[in-house]
This record gives sequence, C-alpha cells and structure tokens, in this order.
Amino acid sequence: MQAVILAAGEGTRMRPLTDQRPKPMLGVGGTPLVEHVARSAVSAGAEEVIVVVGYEGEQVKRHLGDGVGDAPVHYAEQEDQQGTADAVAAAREHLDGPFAVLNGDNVYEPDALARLFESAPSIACTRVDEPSNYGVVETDGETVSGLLEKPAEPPSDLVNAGAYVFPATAREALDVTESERGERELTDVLNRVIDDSDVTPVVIDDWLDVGRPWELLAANERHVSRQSRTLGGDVHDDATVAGDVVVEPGASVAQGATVEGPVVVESGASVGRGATVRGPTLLGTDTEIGTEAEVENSVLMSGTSVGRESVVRDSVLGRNCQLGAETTVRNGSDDDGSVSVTVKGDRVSTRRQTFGAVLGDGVETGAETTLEPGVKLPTDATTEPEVRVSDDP
Ligand code: TTP
Repeated sequence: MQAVILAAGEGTRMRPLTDQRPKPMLGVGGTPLVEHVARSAVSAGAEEVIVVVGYEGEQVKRHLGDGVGDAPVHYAEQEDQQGTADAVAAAREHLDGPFAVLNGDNVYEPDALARLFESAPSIACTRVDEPSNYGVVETDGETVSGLLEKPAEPPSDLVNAGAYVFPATAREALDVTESERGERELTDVLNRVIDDSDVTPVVIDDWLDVGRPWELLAANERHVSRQSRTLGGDVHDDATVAGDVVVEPGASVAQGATVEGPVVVESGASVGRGATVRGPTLLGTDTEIGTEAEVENSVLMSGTSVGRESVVRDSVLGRNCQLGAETTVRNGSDDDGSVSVTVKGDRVSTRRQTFGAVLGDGVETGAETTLEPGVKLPTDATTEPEVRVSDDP
C-alpha cells in the first residue's frame, strides 16, 4: 500500500514555533513529527511513502531524503494550501492502487495504523466526550454511512481522527468543491467513496493531533514518559538522578543537580550545578540549564539556555533562546481553572490547569524577567531586565 502524508500546511495555530519551520518538522522526543508518521506507516506495512509538501517544504525533503526504512519516499508539491483533498490531488500522479492518507502533524501508534491498513477501505476514529465539536462518524452497523461536520445532535461519539485508507477508485473522486470554510476537504471525498465502497470505522486510542503549542508539549510528555532509564552521559557522583531519566552520551549533569524523571537530556545538553529538572521534560541537544535553575514539565529545543536561578514550568521554548538569570515563567491558571493562550487572535483554553509560556526561536529575556501564564513571545523577541510580560507583545 502507498501512504500519502500531508505536510504542506502553514501551521498558523502553532506560531511562533512554525515561523521558521513547517509544523511536521517540530520535534517529538527530538525526532520530527513527519518522521514519526512515516516510520509508523512503514512499520504498519506501507511500501511507499508520498509526502505532500508546501510551506517550507525543502526542510521536510532534506530531512526525510529518499527513503524511510525499506520504503522509498517521493514528494508532491502543493502550491496553495487549499485543503486536504487538494493536497492529495497534488500527489495523484503517484497513486496506483489503494492508498492511506495520514496527517504529517499527528502522532499515530504503529499498531493502530496496522489495524487501519488491514481493514481497508477504512477511516480512523476516536471516542470523545463532546463530539459536536468535531467531524462525527455516522455508522450503519459495521460500515460508515456518513461524516457530519460539527453536528448539533451527534449520532455517535466517534469522531474522525484524520487517517484513512481509500480504495483505488478514490483517485478519481478528489476534485470536490469548496466546503463552507473555503477548503477542498477529504471528508467530502470520503462521503463520495461510501456510496460505492464499504468503509470500516477503526477505533484508535492514543492518537494525538499536534496543532497548537500545548499539544506539542503533550506529545513530548507522552514520548518522554515512555523512555527507560539510560545514563550514557556524564553524571556527577553528587548529582541525584531519580526515575526514568535518559542522559545521552555527550550530555552532562553537574554536581548537586537533581533530575527527576521522566526526563530526556539529549546529547550536548548540560544541567548545571544545583539545578533541578523535573519531568516530563525534554532538554534538546546543546541546551544548558544554569546553576540552581529549575525546569519542570517543559520542552526546550536545541541550543536554548536557561540562566542561573531561573524557573521554567509547563513551557515550550524554541531553538537558541537565552533566558537571562532569574527569569521566571509563571504557570498558574486563570479564574476558570485553566490557562488560555491567544491563537490567531482568539483566546483559546488549553484545558490545562497549568501552562507557562511559548517562546519562538532566538528569544532573549533580560535578567529577572517574569512571564505570566499563557504568554507567547515571537521569534527573536527580547525583553528588558526586570519586566513582567502579561500579554503577547
Ligand atoms: P491543518 O492542521 O488543518 O492545517 P495547517 O497545518 O495549515 O495548520 P493551521 O490550521 O494551524 O494553519 O491541516 C491538517 C493536516 O493537513 C496537516 O498535516 C497539514 C495538512 N494540510 C496540507 O497538506 N495541505 C492543506 O492544504 C491543508 C489545509 C492541510
């Protein structure tokens, strides 16, 4: 089977983390999302991978090259991001049989994809508490009878998880008209396909859609929590390392530091004297945690340094940020008990009781800066010493 991976989107809800890279190139456990998807697809039985690229697509091509595992990788260009059906249509010339379609920004377990592939034609679904916010899958016994977009009265609690296996005939059904939101959508292709084919709903658990910064944190939390203790780097005799902690070769944990797993300290990263790192946390390559700093439940992308006595919790820090000494990222919650973040101009609840900040690449904070919960700082932003940032600049 061929697997088409959609990786052309702009990832606007993930900004500023997608200012300089496409969303599928954001890392989960140090490996880009799109590579996780491609590897899961190949281990589930895909014999060929076609990646649809667009926004910053060269980065995807450079990273995946011409193969993943035993499967060759080909690329299709989607010039304008006009929707998921349009994206698959861009790959049409490569398609010559039944084909799977997967999102390049989702986390799929290989077992779940294997079940999806075995049940072809099929659609992955998951159960949610409030189906009326999603695309709801209507079933008629064993097969799908319709897909309804955000219905007021959902016929089931099964919602579309955005992964499909289409029959070969779907290749000719990709030219759907624009939906109400102005996109050409795969859900409309599926609604055509079910007229002629029995499509099986396959319920998958453990599926994550990584569309917004706190979802990247969640995906990394899960990844880091699955690692087993491996101390390959330089851990000082007087450091305390408890639980499932991975210290990769070339990483170091200094005297008096405490690392409480699950934590992954990638190669070249250093945890300074007396610093505390609590999991689930990912310290990317060449990150530096200063003397007596505290980091908890966060993702630090490569090259980022946290100054002496700083405190960072529940946060996502882009690449090459420098936090001045005694920077504090507050992680409290709003009045309704969860933290909200501004996404494309709207306040959106993260549904997390605690959430800190999102920093674009290259952010530098002055000493004693305080960042309030839910703040996002754009790429290359700087703050003066001793300021308190309560709203996105
Ligand atoms: P979305 O997450 O809906 O879109 P996006 O990635 O552009 O992000 P945002 O809404 O934040 O701007 O897309 C779902 C998947 O489909 C994702 O993997 C990107 C991919 N996609 C394309 O490849 N081409 C497209 O035209 C669209 C809309 C999405």
